[in-house]
Amino acid sequence: MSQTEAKPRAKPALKTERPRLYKVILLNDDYTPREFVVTVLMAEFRMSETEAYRVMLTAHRKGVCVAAVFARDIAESKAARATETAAAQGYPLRFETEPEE
Ligand code: TYC
Repeated sequence: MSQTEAKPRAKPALKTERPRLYKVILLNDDYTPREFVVTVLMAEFRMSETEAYRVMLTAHRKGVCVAAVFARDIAESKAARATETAAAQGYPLRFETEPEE
């Protein structure tokens, strides 16, 4: 076989897929003050006050609201940090993560 002859190319076995994204979900509760929820959203998720208020109010009315979407490790560490910040002040506020469909 000559050096220049084209070899049949095999198809790549796997397509490169984007890593899955994870939602950070804010859960409503009956005890955490609205203002505190807004403060946590602004601090941990870099939201404006207007945006944080809207997200807080959606969770308050509907029970949950997607606060942000990140790669898995970032979503998990932000959710944990925000939940710990609230717990440190004695509030039951919780953030959970869930993969996007
Ligand atoms: N429901 C709370 C109250 O009435 C406020 C609140 C809103 C708490 C959103 C959590 O994710 C939440 N004080």
